[in-house]
Amino acid sequence: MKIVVISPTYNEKENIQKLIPHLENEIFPQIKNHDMWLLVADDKSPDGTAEVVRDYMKKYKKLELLMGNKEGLGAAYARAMQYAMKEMHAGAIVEFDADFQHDPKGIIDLVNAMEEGYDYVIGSRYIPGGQIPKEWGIHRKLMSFFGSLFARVVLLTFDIHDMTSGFKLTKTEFLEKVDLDHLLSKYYAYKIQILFEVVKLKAKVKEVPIIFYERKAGSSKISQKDLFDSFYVVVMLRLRESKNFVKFLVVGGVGFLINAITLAMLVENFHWHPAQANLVGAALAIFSNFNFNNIWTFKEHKSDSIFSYFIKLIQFYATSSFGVIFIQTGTIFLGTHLIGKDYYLIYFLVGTFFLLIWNFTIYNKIIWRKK
Ligand SMILES: Nc1nc2c(ncn2[C@@H]2O[C@H](COP(=O)(O)OP(=O)(O)OP(=O)(O)O)[C@@H](O)[C@H]2O)c(=O)[nH]1
Ligand SMILES: [Mg+2]
Repeated sequence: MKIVVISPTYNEKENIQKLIPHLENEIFPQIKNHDMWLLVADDKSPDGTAEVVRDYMKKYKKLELLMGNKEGLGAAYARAMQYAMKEMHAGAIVEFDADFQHDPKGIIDLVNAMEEGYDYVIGSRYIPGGQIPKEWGIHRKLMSFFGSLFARVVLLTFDIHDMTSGFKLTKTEFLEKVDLDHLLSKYYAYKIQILFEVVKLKAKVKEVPIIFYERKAGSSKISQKDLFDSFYVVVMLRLRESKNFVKFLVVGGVGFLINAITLAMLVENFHWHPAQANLVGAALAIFSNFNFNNIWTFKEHKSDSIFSYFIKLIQFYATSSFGVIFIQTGTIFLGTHLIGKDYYLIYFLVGTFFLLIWNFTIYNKIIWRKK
């Protein structure tokens, strides 16, 4: 596989001078099964970082340089990731700081974990064997730890211990599905968003311990505003998730009423069997749900042509029918047979609850999934 290690730089001349030959001569040759490339993403550093890279490019063939304007770390990474995927056809991308705070040997650990079958490998400072710089003041230590904890709690990603690590490997089949043009942050917090989205895409995640060393040369670019920016990103990600869920519930509520009224009417007035009546109610509810979800809940991913409208509608009926027949009506059927017809509305409620979980999953994963 072609693996592109991306190193963003801003005034890292001194570091990059040592880093490039170290990676090319010492680290990459140890990774035998993969085609290892280094992409330096420099934002026109005034100290001449790019000139150093250009010089090395004459010597090392698997080294590229991508220049951009200084907009922030997230913007530099978004640009470099797109370049690595579209122009370099990378199968996996490694995010790697240029200032030797990440041990270059760690790249080998990340690649090994990928070979074990993982899609997203995080170099973690907060699992046994991992470490943050001893030299850090208590203030920065607490900020890093509680920042990560806050993100874990709000985003419900308890399985992940290090939410803000800058050292990781991502298979591009997942990264391709992240909308890199519209990240919430152009700064450090882009990391939290990509992590959250990749986890949502059900990537197989592994954390491997890393020691995060203290910077020895050059200067730090992280600042106080990154704390607020990270807070903003975490809260926005949560709200965005919940907003869709709230809309989904409102739309489902309307569908539920249509379903329930039809069901009760056919049973009480026309003496249909509850299971049969539910099928008709559900068919009407599905049509209502589809249209409201398409134009409202999932409007960012809505069908943009009449053709895709019908494709989505058919998919929607197919998956919803499965849910209605096997999950919702199945619950009613079992209830009426095992307990008795009197409580049919209770079975309807229980069945609908299971149906809800099924539907929300399918809508997000299949019908209105991100392109
Ligand atoms: N291209 C580009 N690179 C950046 C930018 N900001 C930071 N970097 C690089 O990203 C890497 C990480 O930035 P650092 O400032 O070291 O951040 P940090 O490691 O969290 O903080 P320290 O521990 O203080 O070094 C370094 O290689 C930086 O040169 C940016 O705006 N553009
Ligand atoms: Mg650093």
